[in-house]
Parts: sequence; C-alpha cells; structure tokens
Amino acid sequence: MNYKVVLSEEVKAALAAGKPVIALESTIISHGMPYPQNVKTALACQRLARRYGAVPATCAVLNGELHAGLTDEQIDYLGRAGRNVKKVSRRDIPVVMARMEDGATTVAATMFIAHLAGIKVFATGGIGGVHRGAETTMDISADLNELGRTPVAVVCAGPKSVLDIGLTLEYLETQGVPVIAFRTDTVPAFYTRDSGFDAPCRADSVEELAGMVSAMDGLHMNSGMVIVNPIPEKYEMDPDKIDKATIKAVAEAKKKHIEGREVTPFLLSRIAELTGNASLDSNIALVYNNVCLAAKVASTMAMQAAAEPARE
Ligand code: PSU
Ligand code: MN
Repeated sequence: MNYKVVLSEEVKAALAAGKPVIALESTIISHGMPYPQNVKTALACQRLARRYGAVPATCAVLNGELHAGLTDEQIDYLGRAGRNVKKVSRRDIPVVMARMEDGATTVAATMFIAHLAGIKVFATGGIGGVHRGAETTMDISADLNELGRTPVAVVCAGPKSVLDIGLTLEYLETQGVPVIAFRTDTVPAFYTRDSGFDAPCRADSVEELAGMVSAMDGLHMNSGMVIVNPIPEKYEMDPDKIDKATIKAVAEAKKKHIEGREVTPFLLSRIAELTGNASLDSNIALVYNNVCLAAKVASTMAMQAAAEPARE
C-alpha cells in the first residue's frame, strides 16, 4: 500500500521549491453542489488560486491512494459521480485505502492529507460543526476535532446556519482552535455576513493572517486554525429567508431519520431547493472569495519566509 500522498507534478514542484500551495477539498464537489455547477466551480477555484499566486492541490482518494493535486478529468469524474462516490472523513481513510476505493474528502480528511503533504493553508466553503440538537444526537462534525489535532489553517465563510454556531464556537475553543475573523467583528454565518456572535479574534490584513499561520506552524502546536471570511455583500442572502429554509430542512431531516454522514449533504441540497437555487449562487461566490484569500495568505507566507531567516 502507498502510505504517501500522491502529488501532482505541479504540486510536487511547488512544495519542493517552497512556493505557495493551497489545499482544496472534494466533498464540496461530490456532495456539496449539483453537477455540472460543482465541476465548473472546482475548476474555477483552481484557476483563481493560480491567479492569486498559489498552486491548487485539490485532495481526494482515488483507487485507494491519497491525492493532492487532481487533473481536470479526475475532478470531472468526482463531480459526475456525485453522491455515488463515498464521502470520506478521517475515520473512512483506512477503509477506502485498504479496499482501493475512491472517495471525496471532507474538511477533516483533506486537512489530514494536506498535512501529510506539507500544505499549510486550505480553502473551502464552510466547515462542519455542532449540529442543532446535538445535545441529544451528539452530531458533531469530525472537522472540529481535526482542527484540534492537525496544523492546517482553514479559510471558510463561517459555520453554516444549519449548525448551532454558538456551540460550534464553544467546541472550537475547547479544542484550542483560534477563530480569526477577517475584517469583521462578528463570526460570519456562511450565507450571511453576521451570525450575531462576537468573533474571538479579528485580523485586518493578509500579512497579519500569514503571521498567525506561520506562528501556528513554527510552534509545532499540532492544532489548526479557522479563518472566517464573510461572504461578499453583493452575494449575501436575506437572513430571514435562509433561516426559514434552514428550520424547514432541519425538521425534514429529523422526520426522515436522516443521520450520520447524510445529514450535511441533505441539508445543503434541500436548502438550495427551498431557496430556488439562490443559496447555490451564494455558496459558489463565497468559495471563490475564500480561495482568493487563502492563496494570498499562502503567497504572503512564502514572501515572509524568504525575507526572514527561520526562527528555530
Ligand atoms: N459545508 C459546505 N459545503 C460542504 C460541506 C460543508 O458549505 O460541502 C462538507 C465539507 O466537506 C465538510 C462536510 O467537511 O460537509 C462536513 O460533513 P459532516 O457534517 O458530516 O462532518
Ligand atoms: Mn455529522
């Protein structure tokens, strides 16, 4: 079995030369958005990363091997397969590997692969979190524990309103994970810019963010970081509309006994249906915004590292 990450030539060369690289996940492609928008978005993310100075490393499991850096054909395959491909979180990695299966990686599994490959910055749409009603279901995404144990900085648009944002922030605090809000005082709520929860920390420049990620890395803290980047105003959704759709989708999931790994994909697609796909447009816009910021942070880290001798 190959226990190393299979790197694309482009990713391998960039990592060897200390050039900026950002990780991208693949569950968002297979389970987070419908085809063909998912493939279009994933390919556009790669182009955007390059435009802002970073090599994109989209991660997945293919034929039992961990990959960082996919071809357009591999992305197209994951997008077309959609929910027929396995959603792979940390717990699933040894299973799909031994069975030589394919899998789309969640934030948790992508962080794991990124860290093995030596990638420090990762962009996605939203992270998993503590679900509403978790006090009885115990449904808490493995993404949160991964953030507590793997030194990768995840740029996202905040926990989605389908989650319990207050409990998610508490859980991240317990896990020792910094949550840094970019140019805002409150935690954004994915489709909207303000969840009403105060951000634990605010940063106003890319240089500041890069310094924080470098400190996390240099200290070998063995834990990650969340950078929350609000959706651009132009694409923000009406909070009432999204709230109503969310409450309806959460109630339906409960009634239909949707559980485990099915919960998040069900809620995402149901909310898209209930909002007449307006949520999908917002979702795509915020992912692009996060990819740009992650690429800028990775590029700035590379510049800062080149300018300053290592502090060992
Ligand atoms: N948030 C999104 N889109 C997504 C996801 C989260 O806006 O597609 C995916 C991510 O891959 C995340 C996963 O890691 O859902 C969380 O799933 P769960 O709640 O089952 O841990
Ligand atoms: Mn879950």
